[in-house]
Formats: sequence, C-alpha cells, structure tokens
Amino acid sequence: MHTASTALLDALTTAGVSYVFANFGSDHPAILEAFAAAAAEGRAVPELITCPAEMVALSAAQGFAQVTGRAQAVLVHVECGTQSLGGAVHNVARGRVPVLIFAGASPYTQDGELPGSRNEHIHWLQDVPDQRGLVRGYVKYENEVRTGRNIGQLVHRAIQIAQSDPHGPVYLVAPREVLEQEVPPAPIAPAEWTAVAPQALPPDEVRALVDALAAARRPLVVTSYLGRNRDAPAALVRLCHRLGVGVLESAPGHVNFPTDDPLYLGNQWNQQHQNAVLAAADVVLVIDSDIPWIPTVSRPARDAVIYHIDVDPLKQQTPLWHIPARRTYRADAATALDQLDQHVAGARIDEIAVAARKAHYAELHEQRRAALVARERPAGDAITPEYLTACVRRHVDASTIVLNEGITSYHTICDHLGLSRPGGMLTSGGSSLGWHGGAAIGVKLARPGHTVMCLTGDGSYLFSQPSVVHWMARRYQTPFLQVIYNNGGWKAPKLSLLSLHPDGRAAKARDLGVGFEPAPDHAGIAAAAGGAYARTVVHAGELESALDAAIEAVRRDRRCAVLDVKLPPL
Ligand SMILES: Cc1ncc(C[n+]2csc(CCOP(=O)(O)OP(=O)(O)O)c2C)c(N)n1
Ligand SMILES: [Mg+2]
Repeated sequence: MHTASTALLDALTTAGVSYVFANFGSDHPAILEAFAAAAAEGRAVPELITCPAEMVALSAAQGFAQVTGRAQAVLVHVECGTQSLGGAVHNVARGRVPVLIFAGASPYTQDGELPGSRNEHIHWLQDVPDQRGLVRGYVKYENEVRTGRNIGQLVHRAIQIAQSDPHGPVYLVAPREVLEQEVPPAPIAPAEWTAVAPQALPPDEVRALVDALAAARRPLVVTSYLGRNRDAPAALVRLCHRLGVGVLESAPGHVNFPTDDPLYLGNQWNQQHQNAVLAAADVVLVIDSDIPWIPTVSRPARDAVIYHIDVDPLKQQTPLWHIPARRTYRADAATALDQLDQHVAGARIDEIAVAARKAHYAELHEQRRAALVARERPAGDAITPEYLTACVRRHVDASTIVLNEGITSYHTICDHLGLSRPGGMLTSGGSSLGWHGGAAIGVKLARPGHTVMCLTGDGSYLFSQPSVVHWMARRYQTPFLQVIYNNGGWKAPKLSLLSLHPDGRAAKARDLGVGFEPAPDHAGIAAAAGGAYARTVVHAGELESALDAAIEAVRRDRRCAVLDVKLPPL
C-alpha cells in the first residue's frame, strides 16, 4: 500500500533528513505502518529516534542542525504534543535553526466516512480551533496537508524555507484521514528545492564600507553568531588583519573569531558595566548580532559611526528593536566579508595606520589574557567557575564540541575555555532553558567521532529533563559529558533582582525562592535513567581526577558522564 505516510517518509528521505525524532500518538498509525513497511521491504527511510519528551526531541533536532545546517524532522502528537515542545520552539526560532516539526491533527470525520475517522475519546478533546496558532509566532512557515497527493511537495517546500536564510523552524500538520489516504507515487526532483543562494553586499557599497573602516582610529567589529557559517570566522580574521580592526563578541552563540588572535578583545554578556573597547570605537561594524550591546548598560560613543551587516537585519520577529546604524545590509557574513577582503586586497591602505591599530589592540588583548590567567587560581578548597572552566579546558581537543548553557557562567565559560576553532561551541541561541541535554544527543548523532561536552547550570540541568535525555543517550549510544556548574539554584533571577533593587527587602530576605534545598542528587538521576558515570565534586583538590575519570568514561567506555560540581552557593 502506498499511502500519504509512505510519501511523507520518501519526501523526508529525498530532502536529506536522516532522523525522525518522534513522540507518537493516535494520529500516527499510518506513519507507523509506513515505517514498518519500509523496514520489511528494505527501503531507505530516516532513522526513528524514540523521544519520551517532545522538548528533548526538538532540542535534539536543533543540535543536529546546529552542526550540520540540515533540518531534521520532529514528529509530535497533535496539539498537546505541540504544546509539549515548549520552550524548545522559542530556541529554534531565536537561534534561527532549521527544523521540520510535523504534527498530526485530530480526525475531521466522526462517522467512519473515511479511513482514519474518529474512534477514540481523545479525538474530540484534541480537536482545537487553531492548532497551528500554537507555534505561528515562532515558525517561518506553517501549513496543513490537505491531500496526500502533494504531501511530498509540501515537505520539500517547508524544508526549503527552513534551510534558506535566515534559517528557522517550519510546522506542518496532517489529519489522520490524510495520512491514511492511498495515493500514487509523485516523484520529486530535490535539485528544484534547494536553499536560496547566500546574499551578497551591493558592489557599490563595498568600497564605502572599506573606506570607513580604513580611515577609522579604532574600528571594531561586534558579532554574536557569524560563526554559525563555519567559513565566516576565517574571512573575518583576514579582513581584520588587513585593516587592523578589533573584534568584540556580544553574547556569542558560536566561535566567531579565534580568542587567541591578538585582535580578539573579549565577550560581553550581562556584565553591568560599560565595555571600554566599545566606548572607544569610532567605527563599529555589527555583523550578525541580535543584541550587539545593551544601551542602558554599555554602548558605543554617540558620535561613533555604525554599519550593520546581518543575515536578518530587520529582526522582524522582535517587536522593539533598533541600533543607530548609518547603513544596514542584508547579507551572508562569509560572502560579505570575502567581498570586503577582495576590495581591500586591491586598494591602497595606509599600512602605518594599520600597524598602529594592531599594536594598540594587541596590547589590550594581552592585558585581558593576563587578567584571565590570574582569575583561574583556585580559592583554597572552593571551586570557582573560573577554576572549573580552566580544568575543563585541559580536555578540550580539536574534536570537542562544547554546549554552553552556563547562564550566569556563560561569560566565564567563554573567557576561560578560550576557544578558537569554528564550530567548537554552541548555545541554545535563545533563552528557554534545558536545551543542552537533547542538543547533546543531536550533536553526537551528527558527529559521532567528536567529544560532546555540556557545561550547564544546575537549574538548566533540571530543565533539560535529564531522565529522558539519559535514557535516550544510552539507547542511541550518544555518550557525552555534562559538567554541572552547581551554585545551588537559580542565580540569574537573584542577580536580576539585585540589579533593580540592590537595597530592597528581597535583597535582605533569607529565602528568595531561588535555591534548591535540599540538594537533589543531580548526577544520580543520570545514573538511574541511563547508567551514566555519576560523581559529585565538592573539593578543588578532587576536581582534576574526577574530570579525568569522567572523560575516560565518555571517550573510552562510551558512557555518558555527569559531574555535579559544587560551586560557592548563590
Ligand atoms: C524555560 C525557562 N524558564 C525560566 C527561565 C528564567 N530563568 C533564567 S535564568 C534561570 C536560572 C537558571 O539556573 P541555572 O541554570 O542554575 O543557572 P544560574 O542562574 O544559577 O547560573 C531561570 C529560572 C528561563 N530562561 N527559561
Ligand atoms: Mg544555578
């Protein structure tokens, strides 16, 4: 039998989908039949990954796409499965990650008019007025499959949109009757559905931009996610060295620039003070950033000239957004940087000025580096986030991918890991906590030969649904390391409070409601659910050996490892 569900699996396969991260329900009998038929007939279809929680499923698809650029499929149950995707929808939207979410929809016949007609109580409960509205504010495209005859076209259209810049999630729904429908095969030519080609700068603007950077005393690039395009960091290095331009990261979600390069000047997150490098810049080129600075805290000088290149410069999904840019360009960062670099190569540049700018920035770089080294010394027996990150750094090699969900330690992790290889670090790209667990599974499926390390807050660890994550990690053999930066609860909301009410009642309160007392056995959860190597680390003196053992468990024994590292309490 060739049903719409057979056609769905064929379309996913021809669109390059390797995995279906699935959480099944009454909407999926035809899809389960189609998987079983493919297995019996030896036809290639994507591998099915059973996901006991939808948020983990979507985070896994996110992680896979973050390292490959390829959308995977997440299959969920009607409206309640869609709701259960929860904040992972926010993360893929804000992080601009391509993924196809496919949900069933309640049957639309109740008297047996068509195969698939209602036969269970829940078919009335799950028939809601606007299922697609649940995610409409977050996806680039959503549609209902109305006939199995063109389900292949809709899948290819959805994935083409997801994988075209700016990337993002897409959502399709199909009712049971449609998924059961017998349809003739309708072959698709995948070459007709490729992503839209990357966009370049208008050629006559290239010179003006280069002239502005070359004439500046303190030219500065500010970026957050240009490293999502793995060719862009090298292009940025070339341009910055030719012109003597410094680089500052703002809430980096990727490795955007080698942190050991003398033109690298640090990263700014929620530090509540003006960034000195940003204040001193007279020409600022913002490339790929959602929040290049927080104006109430840190901003460029009023007379600085700002240019903006972004894959998504208008941020239309953000109702309030503005930076005072003189010119704004929608372009792919690697393409634009190559254009600028080629122009510089043929232009007359004041090499003395370039050398002076480079020397200035190299001095700042060196001062910063020395300050970081000083902060890594352990404070007696206590384990500081700086010391912990420095110890983790010893185990980071050329094939390590770090998933950073360190929250109030984001900044420390970026500073003290000091990564330089494009693709070496990822964040959720959004703010909905718990991404790293599912994402680690997706990253490991995509890059089985790499070491995956998650550095996470204790709150974010619990948000990640560790029991589900570790059951999946063992079942699908995706070993990774989790290091929990355990400060005993949620430090971030406490810091938010203190930034607005430093001397208020709450600042003096004994219990703010942000602590995790009595302390859970975080690592034990992972051991129980997935047989992970589990260890709690309290003293600075035991940290190095604990890390050695955990890394060995992951790399040699192919087991997950969870180190619950107790930091000074919040
Ligand atoms: C899904 C979700 N719920 C709540 C929040 C609000 N929130 C932001 S940071 C934070 C605390 C995170 O705790 P932890 O991971 O331990 O990091 P810490 O703040 O202690 O560094 C919370 C609850 C959020 N961002 N996402
Ligand atoms: Mg915490």
